[in-house]
Amino acid sequence: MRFIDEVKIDVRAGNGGAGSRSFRREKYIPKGGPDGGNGGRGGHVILEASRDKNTLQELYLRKHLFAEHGKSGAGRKMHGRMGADIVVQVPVGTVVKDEHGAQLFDLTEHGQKVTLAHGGEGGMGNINFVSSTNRAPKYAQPGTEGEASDCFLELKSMADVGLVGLPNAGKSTFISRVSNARPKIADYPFTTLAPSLGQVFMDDGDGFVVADIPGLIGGAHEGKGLGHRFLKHIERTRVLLHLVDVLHPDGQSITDQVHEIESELKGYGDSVWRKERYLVLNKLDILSAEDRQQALAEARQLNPDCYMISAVTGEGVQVLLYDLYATVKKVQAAVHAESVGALDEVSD
Ligand SMILES: Nc1nc2c(ncn2[C@@H]2O[C@H](COP(=O)(O)OP(=O)(O)OP(=O)(O)O)[C@@H](O)[C@H]2O)c(=O)[nH]1
Ligand SMILES: [Mg+2]
Repeated sequence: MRFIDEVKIDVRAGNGGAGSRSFRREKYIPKGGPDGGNGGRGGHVILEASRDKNTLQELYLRKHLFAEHGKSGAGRKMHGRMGADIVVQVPVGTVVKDEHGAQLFDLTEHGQKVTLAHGGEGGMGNINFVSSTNRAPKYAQPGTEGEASDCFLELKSMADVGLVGLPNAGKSTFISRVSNARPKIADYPFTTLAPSLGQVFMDDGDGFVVADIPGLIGGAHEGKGLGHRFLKHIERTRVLLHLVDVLHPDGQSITDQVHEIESELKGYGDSVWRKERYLVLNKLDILSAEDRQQALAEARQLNPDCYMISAVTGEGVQVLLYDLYATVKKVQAAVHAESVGALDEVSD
């Protein structure tokens, strides 16, 4: 099944029902007054963010979201029924854009709801237009039309830490070890075909979310391998964790592997390239003590703070998690301070 993270949808809210133009007609009451009720409001089209969803697959299959029209009012002051709203669940991290590409909404929290198209108002029945000069109005309002538009939905996953690396580096093994995510793991490249998110639970009862994305290769930004389109799922992360195989099967050196990924991150743009990055050597269990020292020395040339772990045995993983968690919190606090500062400026 293809992973769907972009869809165009046709959204139409329901029209409002017409107000009724009606007069009371009963035996023995020759001249009954106006009694036309109001039309009902048309249904809205609403999106709701849910952490239980992780793709836009459902909307890809559905494409048209048409809400019900409101019913017309009727005699005896009867109001028309409201058209039913359509509420569609989408993954947290879904961004809504209009047909020109301008952002309308960003659904970042579980349970957050936004109305894409408002239902038309029901028209007023003639009962509303009675006045001292007109005791029997023959006029009733029509309902208004529901809003309609084309919208583009794009999923940009919400995670704190994004895993990047060449295929087979052990990204999925790592996320399975540290979080509740269970992506497929295998000893061939491009095992992971779609991003997945995992929650890491720390001792303080809190934790952070990690995103596993498909492996990148040189030329990904030109469409090689699975391309770089999945990098948008780590655009919103606070930190990147770059995982490197200490013993690449093709004999590629650590330095070359790191450069290959770095040039792809750079090629994608600043939204990814400017992020704080952890360099982590993986699969240390397959190296002798001497080779470990050598690998570490090579990696330190690239980043003096690099880590060395085994996603399989768990060696070195706890220390890495504590440090990552501290960085996530630090960046979170900085972003918070920045947004509070911006708010202060607005209120000044
Ligand atoms: N010895 C050893 N093998 C590992 C370690 N981590 C991962 N592997 C193996 O490396 C292979 C690839 O692991 P994955 O976790 O699927 O790698 P990936 O980076 O998610 O790969 P793609 O999804 O293809 O990009 C599997 O055979 C894993 O068992 C490790 O720490 N030590
Ligand atoms: Mg994988």
